[in-house]
Amino acid sequence: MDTFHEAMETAGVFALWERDTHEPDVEKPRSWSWQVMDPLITAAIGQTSMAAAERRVLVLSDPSIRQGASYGACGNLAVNLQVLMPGERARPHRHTMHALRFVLEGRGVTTIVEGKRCVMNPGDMILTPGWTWHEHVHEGTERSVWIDALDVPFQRYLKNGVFEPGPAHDVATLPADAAFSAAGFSPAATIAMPYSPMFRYPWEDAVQALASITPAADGSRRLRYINPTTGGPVMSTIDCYLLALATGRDTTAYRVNSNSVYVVIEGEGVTRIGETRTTWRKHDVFTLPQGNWISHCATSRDAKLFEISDREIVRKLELLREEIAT
Ligand code: GTQ
Ligand code: FE2
Repeated sequence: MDTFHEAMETAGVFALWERDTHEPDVEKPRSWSWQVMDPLITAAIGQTSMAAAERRVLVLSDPSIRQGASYGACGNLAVNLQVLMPGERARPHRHTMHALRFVLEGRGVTTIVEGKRCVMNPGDMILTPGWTWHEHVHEGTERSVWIDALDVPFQRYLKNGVFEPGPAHDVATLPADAAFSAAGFSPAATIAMPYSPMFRYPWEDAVQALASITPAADGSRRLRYINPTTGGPVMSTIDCYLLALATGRDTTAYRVNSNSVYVVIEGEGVTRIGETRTTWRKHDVFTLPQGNWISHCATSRDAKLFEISDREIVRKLELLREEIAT
């Protein structure tokens, strides 16, 4: 090292002209097939007890996000698989990270969120917004598996992650979910909240609403899960959708500088993500990293995909850039 570089190092500076700071920070599209995950989940059951583990979770992990204590699947999103067996429970805790659950299999689990009991049947989506107490209790008879999505990488970046173990205390009194369950109505006293005070989004309701949507020009139908007090996303950092595809038709290509993770709920198909082609079937999970042109094509009937997106983070910061192919 010459004296200039030694002096810079001692001073804690570097020369901008000697670094390529324009090199894009790209994530590769990734996918996790259910065929591989299913036996791994079964194996995980024997690897720990719920007395020992805070949560029995397999983290879908992109190595580029696995820095220090952080983890994630894509962009600002962590997506994990959680398994609970009959008679087991996952103890109460709360954390600043926002989270949601989407149930893949097994009936009989209840997630208690800030005192509200949310039944978890296949297809149901349950919110556990930041700083709400939550625990999972399995009173059914079969293995239950669900997807957890959290804003872990983003909150890590903000150094905002706080975790508190239970028992629960200072539990807030929230309106019952039923007060929001008829579309078009909410309690008159409700004020706009930064996250949805409705914590359970039943699968039957989602399917019915989805079926009533007039298809877009490409035959697809897209339903948004919303906060009924604002009409906006369910939580400030996580936005989610249910997408139904017409068989054998490419959806209109788009690209956006936000990230999504898709969970296949029903059907089979293929998604183009930039230069990559990802084929998918029931319960596979795949990522759509920002900046890629994206188009889906279902190869079976009734293909339905659950989408988890960090778009709101980018949009709120007025940094969103999106394009639709013409
Ligand atoms: O169920 O509370 O996948 O706290 C990661 C962190 C699940 C949970 C995860 C969590 C949970
Ligand atoms: Fe949690």
